[in-house]
Amino acid sequence: MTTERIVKLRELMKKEGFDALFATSPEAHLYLSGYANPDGCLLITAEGKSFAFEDFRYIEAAKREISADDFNVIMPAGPRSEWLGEALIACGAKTVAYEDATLSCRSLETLKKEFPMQDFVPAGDIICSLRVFKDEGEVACIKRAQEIAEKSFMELLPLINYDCTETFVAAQLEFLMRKNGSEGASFDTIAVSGSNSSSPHGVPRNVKLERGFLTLDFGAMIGGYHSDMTRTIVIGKADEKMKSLYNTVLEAQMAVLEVIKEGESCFKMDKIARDIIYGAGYEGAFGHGLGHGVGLEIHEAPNLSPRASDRKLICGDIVTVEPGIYLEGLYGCRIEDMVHITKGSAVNLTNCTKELIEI
Ligand SMILES: [Mn+2]
Repeated sequence: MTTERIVKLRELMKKEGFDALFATSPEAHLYLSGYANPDGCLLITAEGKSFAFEDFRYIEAAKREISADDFNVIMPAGPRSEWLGEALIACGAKTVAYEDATLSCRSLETLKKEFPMQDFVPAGDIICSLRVFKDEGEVACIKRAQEIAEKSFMELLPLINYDCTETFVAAQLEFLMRKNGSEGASFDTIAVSGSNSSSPHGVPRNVKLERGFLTLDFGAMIGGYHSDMTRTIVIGKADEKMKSLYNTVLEAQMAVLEVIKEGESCFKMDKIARDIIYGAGYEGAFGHGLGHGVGLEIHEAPNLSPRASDRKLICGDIVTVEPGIYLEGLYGCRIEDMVHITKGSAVNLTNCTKELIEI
């Protein structure tokens, strides 16, 4: 039986007039074939069986994991012009879509040279438009990854002291996530303290933690799916200004979390948080968007930002809500939760405390 994802993709392909789609990104490979091979590629046909090309390192597992109802699983031999050429002839594809967001210019040029009889056209957002809707299995992966991240954060706290470096804290958190079952870190863990915390995506330094804010932005991975969360704690004691800044970020986040749900606009969610932060006297100190989708990629559609289109949140979206305030040369603070948009509602997947923790 053809999987639902392939059925839906074919509907979109037919609308666009694509005879086939040549998928080369690791995300598309996993999403459409159900099997993770960063070096594999797929030829999804509008009709008939599709093709999965898996080299020797992956072929045994690929044959086991990829549905034979959907795909001819092939170990390519010889030059690509031959094995891809045979597949293109077999399915009679003339118009072939490619993943224009990720395929390199060089690869596209080579494809065009190898296959002068085919028209190569950009696939656009065709796969991403399917991926934004997370099904039950995908939500379960992200939930599990989030649970691991939170458990690891709680295990990390008692290990933090004045002698730790930022790199140690980042490494320790990544170790704990792996130990607790994560496939890896969602992205390079951010652990930035004191003056370094004013950079939203600052890089951990090999220096002892500065007194003041310590921002930790991190995520775990399950089944190729990411989680994403940020907590800001304090090394030492927070003064009144720090407490007030922290509470403003928290207030902005809570205001969004109270109203976010299916049908709300991405732009409006950002504006609610931004108005609170700017209104409290921090105009210009919240220089990034409120949030983003999370899935097979750590940053994917939709975007919650001042530049967001009129995109409305849909049932199946998983998005972050992560306001922050960053004072150049002084310090910064961000709090991030991940929210699953459900039918007419929303569920916060992050259950970790947001009380100001002082160490
Ligand atoms: Mn994030």
